[in-house]
Amino acid sequence: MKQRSSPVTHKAEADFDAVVIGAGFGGIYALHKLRNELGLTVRAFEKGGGVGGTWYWNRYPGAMSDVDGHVYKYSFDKELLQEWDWHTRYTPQAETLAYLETVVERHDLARDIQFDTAVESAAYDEFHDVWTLTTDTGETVTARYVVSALGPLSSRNFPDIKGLDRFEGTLVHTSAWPEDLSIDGKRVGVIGTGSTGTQFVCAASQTAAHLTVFQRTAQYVVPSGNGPVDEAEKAAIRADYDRIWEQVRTSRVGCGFEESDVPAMSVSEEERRRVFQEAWDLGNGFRFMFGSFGDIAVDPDANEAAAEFIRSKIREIVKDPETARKLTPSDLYAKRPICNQGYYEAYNRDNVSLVSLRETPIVEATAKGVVTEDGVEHELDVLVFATGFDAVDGSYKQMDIRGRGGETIREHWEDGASSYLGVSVAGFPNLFMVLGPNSAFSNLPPGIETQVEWIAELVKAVEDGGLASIEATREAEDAWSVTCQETADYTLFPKVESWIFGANIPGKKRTTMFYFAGLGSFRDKLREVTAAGYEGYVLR
Ligand code: N01
Repeated sequence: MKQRSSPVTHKAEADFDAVVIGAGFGGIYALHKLRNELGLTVRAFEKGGGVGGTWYWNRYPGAMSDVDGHVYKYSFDKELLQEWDWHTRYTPQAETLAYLETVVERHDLARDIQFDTAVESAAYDEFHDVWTLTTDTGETVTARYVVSALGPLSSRNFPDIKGLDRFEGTLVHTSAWPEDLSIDGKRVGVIGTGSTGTQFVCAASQTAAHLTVFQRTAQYVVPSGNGPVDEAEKAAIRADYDRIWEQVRTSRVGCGFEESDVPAMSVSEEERRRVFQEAWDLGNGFRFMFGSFGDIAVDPDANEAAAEFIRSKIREIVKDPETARKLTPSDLYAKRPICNQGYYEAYNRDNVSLVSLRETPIVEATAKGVVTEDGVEHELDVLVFATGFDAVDGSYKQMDIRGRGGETIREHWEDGASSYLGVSVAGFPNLFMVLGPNSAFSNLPPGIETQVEWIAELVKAVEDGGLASIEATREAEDAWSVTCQETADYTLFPKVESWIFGANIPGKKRTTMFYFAGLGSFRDKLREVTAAGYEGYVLR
């Protein structure tokens, strides 16, 4: 750690000590940490009309967290964990939103959040160590620190479909679902079968007059095991929260179940099938992938065994063999795991049909719907894009962020998004990202807490030292990129096309965007960096 010897005082030179961008899980906690715990003056800007981030925008039918609800929360507010009541294993969108609103109220945060305001630019003045930010409401503010909690899955991806402007029905992206849009009794089409699309299919199949699913790549989907939680289970969870969070923080994916270390091929075929069946019955995608055996995401044979088990379930569940064939994936089981209730079963309903876009791509939209290559016109009242996001760096590239020497973040990331520890970028002092590129691949709330606490620690180091700035070195950032690449290459994840590596966006450079060695290992790394005097950072 390098330090400038003469302390400087910057408080008077900026409107706020810190600006937080976004009021989702990350921004809310950052505001709480910096204002309520470090005593800084903070202004948060939120483009939405309320708090919640992902849980504010994603109101599509079926939207819910697919990680067990009791660990899809903050761990810091222990009292609220004791008071909070819930009814089902997974938390529906409206309940997570209500939870976040409650956190904001309990910690008196709303008075420092400016809603309906998007930050458009942020530029660093390296002579005065101050960031200047402009908003779409025409305001300009200055701050010594910027915490950007933009959300890794917030920049929407829309497929380019010829003639879409001709469509006379309703077009909607799942993450911009209007509160008053009902699909009940309507002819609905959905493009995309990721975590979002499959959740939507389960819900929409129950209420739409007809649902046409446009699938590009078949997915491995396991049951979520959702259902009611009784009072005894809730009491047991509440009494055990300290141990639960400790387990989450030291685990790989942070989802609250015991992860397996047993190699899949070390047991007999019969035992393997028994374990997969048990995981299938218990439900949860992360649990199926990381809790059944320890090497499904890394060993090709183990992966194929898990994949084949799921394929056998598709054959068993889906009655029409042609639909089952289209739904059966042939690639590796190495995307962010998906689970929900009744996905494959939905295709047995008379009101659901499946179109394989690999076999019959959409050629154009018409006034009435979309036409596929086989000449069929699919008539629709509502066309839903469950087509995902320009993930991780996409939301940053929409903003004009300039660091030292006027370098833009787009220029800095020309060869692929990078950071030091998912938080800091060389040449962008005092800018801290929550879930920036190369953050831990895990359940997001504990990942977010880890990073926000780290950011607060870094800010405190600057404040306590009477210093002006903290900045990652280029060497540290490059070394972290190599580490993340190595952790990814150890797994099978880079071998399939998914948003995790930017493969879903045409023209986007394929880069590793996560640290794959787990949340526990990521937290160890942060402790090592602290113990080594903030190694990889320059404090001035
Ligand atoms: O997005 P996705 P998502 N033409 O990118 C298809 C989190 N999440 O919103 O596979 C046709 O995964 C695309 O097809 P293909 C979670 O981390 C969490 O579903 O690229 N199709 C795919 O089927 C998740 O991983 C929860 O061939 C096109 C789909 O659209 C992440 O968000 C709930 C297309 C996009 O899938 C993203 O999930 C929901 C095109 N041009 C989401 N472009 C929780 O429960 C894309 N597709 C917490």
